[in-house]
Amino acid sequence: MKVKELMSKLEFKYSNEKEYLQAVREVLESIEETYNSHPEFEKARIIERIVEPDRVFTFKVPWQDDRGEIHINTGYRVQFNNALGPYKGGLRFHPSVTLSTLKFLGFEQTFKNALTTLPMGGAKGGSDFNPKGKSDAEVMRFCQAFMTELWRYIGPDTDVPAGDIGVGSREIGYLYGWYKKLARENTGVLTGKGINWGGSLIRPEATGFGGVYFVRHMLNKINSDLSGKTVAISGFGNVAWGAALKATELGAKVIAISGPDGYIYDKAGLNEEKLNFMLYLRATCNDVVSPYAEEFPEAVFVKAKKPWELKCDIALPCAIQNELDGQDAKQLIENGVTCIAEISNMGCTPEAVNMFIDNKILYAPGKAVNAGGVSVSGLEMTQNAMKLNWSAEEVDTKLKTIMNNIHEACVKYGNRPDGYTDYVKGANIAGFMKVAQAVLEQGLC
Ligand code: 2IT
Repeated sequence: MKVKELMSKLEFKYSNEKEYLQAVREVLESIEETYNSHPEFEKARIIERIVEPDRVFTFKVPWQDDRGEIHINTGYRVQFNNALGPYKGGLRFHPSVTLSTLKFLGFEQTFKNALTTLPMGGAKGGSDFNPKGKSDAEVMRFCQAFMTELWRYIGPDTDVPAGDIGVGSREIGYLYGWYKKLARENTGVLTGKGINWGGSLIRPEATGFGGVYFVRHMLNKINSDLSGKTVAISGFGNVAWGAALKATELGAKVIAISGPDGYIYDKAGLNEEKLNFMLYLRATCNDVVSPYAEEFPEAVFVKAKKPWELKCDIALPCAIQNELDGQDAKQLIENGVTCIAEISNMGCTPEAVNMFIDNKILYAPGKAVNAGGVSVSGLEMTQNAMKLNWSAEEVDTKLKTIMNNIHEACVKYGNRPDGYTDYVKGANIAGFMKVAQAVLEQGLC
């Protein structure tokens, strides 16, 4: 395999799919050497088979708002790869969603799910629907219209969607209710369900908790820990909340969270009351973080800026792809940052990632750091299949073990002779090898 040749073919074919091409390039560059030491992969065209999704569904989603006006959105499901298990991955409802976004996310999901060691393939789906400012009734009508199309492609052993940006417990509820009605079965076909109807304890917290467990391993490896460290977080949704909660519990001081409107600098650090306020902010669905500074006057709201300009020990991007660029990386490095861990998918641009690695700063990519979310989804599937529920402690213990294993796999494949761990290389090779081996062993299908 020659990265240059393969990339130019993909660039020609998918010239407008910027995010997809970015994600593929990153993986190809880190696995090239390992891949080329396996002639059996090349012979079976494994890489060409892995970079293309198995199939993509696109459908029209017509729905009516509370005033009776009609809206048309586009819905997607990208079934990327099922070599390791049923297709698995979230649904994103956000105006920025395009096929490129969902192909990049499905591609990343395939390797992320491989890293979890649970039997899950990779998929992603969603819509350009914007839930911001919509009433519950509008969201319900949209979810029902979306599921009316999606339901025929999914199933508990075929493809199991979950939440992502814009799809939380409310949306999962409406989607699940409608799936059940159409399919006439109660099989846990979505994860992230309510606790009384098949959901798993710890699922809402899992992405953030898992991310912070991963950071703890990164710090331990350089003989450090979280206690007393300052942490800047982007976002204020479910993932940011889980990360802030666990980081605070483990003795770190979370000094920033952010929204599309700007960021909050809270020198005193978040506490229980402020963490709960994050949940309240999210529930209002207005997608702004500024009310935090009205509620807690000691905090400052900085309009239209990102929190990466703050001096902090640890930076945790928890919002959206490419939210931390080269300029931000430069600022963080100048301010003496120790560790950057992506809890969002592909949160850093390639330029930012290269700057961290060149400066030997601890940096780990989303597919390793944020795998806790889909891991607990996998555990939810297990509980549904067994028709019983585990306690929060049981789930949390399993999550900790999984994050530890992912960290070890990254170190195994990413450790350099100078002692620095290249987590990008580590995560990509570890994830890729599992998928590639499975694709090879299952023959041409
Ligand atoms: O990016 C992700 O891993 C998710 N949005 C969670 C996917 C899942 O199936 O729980």
